[in-house]
Amino acid sequence: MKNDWWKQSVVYQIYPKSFLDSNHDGIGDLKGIIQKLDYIKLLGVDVIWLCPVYESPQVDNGYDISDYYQISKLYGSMDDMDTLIKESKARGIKIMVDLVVNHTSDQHPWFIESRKSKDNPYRNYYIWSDQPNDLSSNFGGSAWSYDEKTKQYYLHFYSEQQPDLNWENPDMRRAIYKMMNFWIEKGIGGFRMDVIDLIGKEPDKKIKENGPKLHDYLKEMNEYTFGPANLITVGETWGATPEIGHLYTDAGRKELNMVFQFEHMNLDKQPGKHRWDLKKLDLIDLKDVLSKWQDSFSEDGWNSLFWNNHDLPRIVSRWGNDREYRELSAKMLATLLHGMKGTPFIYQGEELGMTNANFESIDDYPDIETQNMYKDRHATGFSKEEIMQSIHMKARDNARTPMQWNSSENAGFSTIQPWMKVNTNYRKVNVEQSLVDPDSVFFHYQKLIALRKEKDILIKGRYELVDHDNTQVYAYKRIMDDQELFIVCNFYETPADLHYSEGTKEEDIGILISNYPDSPRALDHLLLRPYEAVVYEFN
Ligand code: TEU
Ligand code: CA
Repeated sequence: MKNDWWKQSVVYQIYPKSFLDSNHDGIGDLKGIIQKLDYIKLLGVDVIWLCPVYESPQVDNGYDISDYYQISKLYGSMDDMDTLIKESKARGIKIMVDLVVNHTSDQHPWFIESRKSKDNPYRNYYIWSDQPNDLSSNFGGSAWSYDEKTKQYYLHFYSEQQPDLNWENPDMRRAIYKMMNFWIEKGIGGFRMDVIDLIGKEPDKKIKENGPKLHDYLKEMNEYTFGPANLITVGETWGATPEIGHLYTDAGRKELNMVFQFEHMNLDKQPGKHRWDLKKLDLIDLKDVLSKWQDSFSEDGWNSLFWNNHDLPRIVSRWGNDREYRELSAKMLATLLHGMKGTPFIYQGEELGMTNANFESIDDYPDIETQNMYKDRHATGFSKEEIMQSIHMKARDNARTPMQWNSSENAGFSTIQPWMKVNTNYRKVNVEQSLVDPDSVFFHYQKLIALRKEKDILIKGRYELVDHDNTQVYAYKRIMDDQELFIVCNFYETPADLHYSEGTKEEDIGILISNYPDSPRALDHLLLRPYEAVVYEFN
């Protein structure tokens, strides 16, 4: 297997709680995933990113881990995990696990010890202080909580039940590497690293992201764990710029393969404000940001490509059109992203064009971030309507409704009422329906994935933006030696009338993929219909 096999890969993300419930307790589980491996294989992906399935009180759906070495009973057993790894491998699919090491659960034995006394051997596994400063938690409120027992404050950048680990402590670091090696020996294929840009924190200096020792820690981690193992590694880095992205991903630095950067995901919020403060997306901004990342990684380093994950609203509701043009716009967005250079990530249900939830009651949005925000904003004078509008557009819950398998009750996810309400459109949008329709969003994704395996230019070709100032159409090229692909996407419902100066004759232009059966080839006078997206190839 080549050293950079992950450049050719496409990753499928699974949120276990919402994927498939095999034992009918309303919660998705590992056996459910195993049952659907053939479905995932049919899509054509090579890697599954599995969100946390470890022992956890589930305050933040498993991102609060109380035992890194155990599988939560909610999801099954270690035997199930071994079976999942084995059965995936048999289908040529690797399991990338979620590595949550910025914080643990407050129920982790390390923290239970740490809070007992100031001289406990585990005290310095976490961050304690006499005097809290004004650092805030990403889930609202202060990042410091007072602990009666020892009369000090502990740091938590997420909920109070997610105390931050102290990466300054070499014993703690060694314990984490040991745990990572346990999973590597089990045969996992890689790590997705939760909020990894926070581990270099220096709370005294109010440094949260990108602390001075962050990259030393990652180099050390690489050396002691996955470095020799040829795994896929992706860091979640909300605070990365392209310059910072290179520090993580340039091959010679021996840190990570790629990061998730979120600059494009911040384009529809008011500048300087929180993502709940909505703003319409400007297509030119999107071109600028994506092109900047594409151009910055044309030589060294590597990009990840994504529209969705378990923390983001559904892309078809966000920047597509989930009403009249759900399928066309979902395919357009997929084409736009998968034509770019980098490793694409698909979040469960994205391949069906699943949409945001639109539930009326706040009670149907269980996420801790949503619940906290609702309370905070309500207390500071926002109207219920305003808050619910933000939730409908941006809540993480939108991504977490149960996977829609068929049109039977509870969408075939479970025979009982699931832990979270099913999206009401499941009779129309579901796997069964998608697999009988050759024009479905699913088969469009399948084709995009297959194209990556066939066309080297999709992996290696240089990216070049075309027609920057066009406010309606996103067009770009991929170029490799004397080959060229031309990707043209009408981002909106209004038809577009374009004139490109390509000298090529119509009969020399091939169409690799399109979301209409009869896309035009006359590039000098190109009429694109609503959300039409085409990848042209020149012979
Ligand atoms: O997310 C990091 C993170 O900062 C997001 O929670 C972010 O605050 C929010 O989605 C958008 O503003 C990671 C995980 O992906 C997330 O599910 C966890 O809740 C979080 O870390 C804590 O582990
Ligand atoms: Ca279950």
